Amino acid sequence: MSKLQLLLIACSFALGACGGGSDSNPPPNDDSTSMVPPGDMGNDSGAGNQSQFVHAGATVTSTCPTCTSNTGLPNTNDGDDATFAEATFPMGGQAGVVTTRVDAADGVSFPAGPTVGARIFLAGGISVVWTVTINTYLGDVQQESFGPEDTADSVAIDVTEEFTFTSTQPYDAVEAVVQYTAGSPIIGPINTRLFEFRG
Ligand SMILES: [Ca+2]
Repeated sequence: MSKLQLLLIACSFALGACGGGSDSNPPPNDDSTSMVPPGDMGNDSGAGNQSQFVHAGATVTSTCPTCTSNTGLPNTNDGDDATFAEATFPMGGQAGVVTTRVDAADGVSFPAGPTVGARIFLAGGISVVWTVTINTYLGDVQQESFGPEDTADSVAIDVTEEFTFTSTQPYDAVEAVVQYTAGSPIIGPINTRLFEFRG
């Protein structure tokens, strides 16, 4: 009996020890595996949704002083539009802001030309207005700014949009500033998701 046959028999008696079943799909990305290591420059041409940052050993940082949670940051730079970071604002608030930024590795910058920004989800809410501003930086000096771009004053309409512009200055970082205001305290938590940086 071969080792493979022994393994298959062992698996049949202990589902879970060998993956647990017939699902051969890879597990979804999680924070521990979704970052591309530095030095993997790859071939950016025709790379679909992968920004240059994915191949540049980039890091993602975010601040959200009033969020109840702000998770999944590496998902904003994994080349996958299905994965995201999510910031949640608490019930009862009337304003909040989450700022998320991707920085290329030290010494790495990109020439002007690419479309920069991010793909972002904004939860609908009565009297809630979201605004998104995209900034670029080079050596921590702001280069360009797009927005703030308002979403329509919506009633419970979720939106997912590309908030982007064509860069005309070189850059080594892209920042998305997402904020909401509400005419009255929101009646439940609301969230925003940043799926993927562009650039
Ligand atoms: Ca993603």
